[in-house]
Amino acid sequence: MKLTKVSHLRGEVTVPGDKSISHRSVMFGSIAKGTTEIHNFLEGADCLSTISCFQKMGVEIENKNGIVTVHGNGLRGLKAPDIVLDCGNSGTTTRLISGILAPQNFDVTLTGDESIQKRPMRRIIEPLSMMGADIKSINGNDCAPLRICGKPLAGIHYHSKVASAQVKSSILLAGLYAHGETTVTEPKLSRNHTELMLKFFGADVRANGTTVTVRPARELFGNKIHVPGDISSSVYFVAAGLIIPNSEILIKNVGINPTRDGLIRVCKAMGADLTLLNENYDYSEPTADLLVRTSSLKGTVIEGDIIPTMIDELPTVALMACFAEGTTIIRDAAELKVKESNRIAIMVQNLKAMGADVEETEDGMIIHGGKPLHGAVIDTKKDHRIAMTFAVAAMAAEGETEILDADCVNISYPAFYRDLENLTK
Ligand code: SPQ
Repeated sequence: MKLTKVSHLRGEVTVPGDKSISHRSVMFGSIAKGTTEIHNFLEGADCLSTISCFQKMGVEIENKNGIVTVHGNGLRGLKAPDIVLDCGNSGTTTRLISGILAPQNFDVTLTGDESIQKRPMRRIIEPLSMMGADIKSINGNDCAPLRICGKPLAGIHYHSKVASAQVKSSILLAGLYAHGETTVTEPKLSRNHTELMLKFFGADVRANGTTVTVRPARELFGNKIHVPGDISSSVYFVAAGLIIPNSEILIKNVGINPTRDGLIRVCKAMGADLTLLNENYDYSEPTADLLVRTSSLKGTVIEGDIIPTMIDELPTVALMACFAEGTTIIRDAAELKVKESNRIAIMVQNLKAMGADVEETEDGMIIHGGKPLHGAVIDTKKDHRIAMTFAVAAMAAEGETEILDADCVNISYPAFYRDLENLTK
């Protein structure tokens, strides 16, 4: 895909449903009793992988008129799949489903694409094994494919080394089936969608700071879910609205859960003209419309507890920092190295190709803002967030930018280029 500079971006955009919440609504609906009706479900490739895995385990899932209906099989009702479960490109599917599969009374093999087969699974293999699970990396490299032989589990108190919602969720889901209580303590609080939704489905889940405990469940009960727009998909329009001259964009119905809202706090610290409108706290997952206008940004330091609350937005914030006055430092973000790509290395490589003054560090980046960007060929490593970030960069840079494997946006935002293009009119 080839893109060039635009003079402005103006208008409204409604970003698709939150990926994390969409995955969870299908997973929890599948192991609940009764029907789960999901509105604004994200029909990206990752969430479709989750649907397909549960369909292979005998769960009836329909998708009609934009509403996904899951006819749950109950906590003990999944069936042994007769083929390997393919998690595609999705870390969330692979790690969360492992927690559900470890305590079943059948055996299963999980795999995924080239990227998934490189992502670290030790982080779930270790705690699930401590609970009594029989889970092995088939190639012995702590990555997928994984072979999981169902076993009875016992609750543990696990102190996670990483702030990861996927690790926390995998353990909590296994804990629903375990004998005794299961507790996870994280070094920093990661997104809490699992805790909120499990409670909504009737589980006994108690959170206290960075510690969360689940009691074994007899059943979960299906429910109606309204998935808010994904703040991680809104970041491309936030960044575009701030760095492209003469822009004003209204991004409708964005999830602003406090465990995901680091982007908003960092934008404010950078001096962004960003306003929250129509804030709605009626549901456990609050939402707002985000209004952004072209701004003079200034550099900032992003570190510590805020990192897990904006981990997927950090690559795009690094782009924003190139347009800010002064230096931006991102640290404590080593987790970026084990996403769909090494997002520190690939951001630095591509930003440098566009003329930015940026350095890679062990756990982040240092960006000296103010150097104008020019077009380049962007190696996305088929990482959806890198492709979308550089589509925005291309619209703010002189000359032409070519984005390789641009269709990888289908993972989380199939209509991304159309929505971006609509704002140029
Ligand atoms: O699902 P996947 O591939 O891991 O997707 C990513 C993304 O950028 O879309 C990460 F690469 O999001 C993760 C996120 O980084 C989704 C997620 C979740 O739904 O629980 C949690 C975060 O990962 P982690 O490891 O910090 O829990």
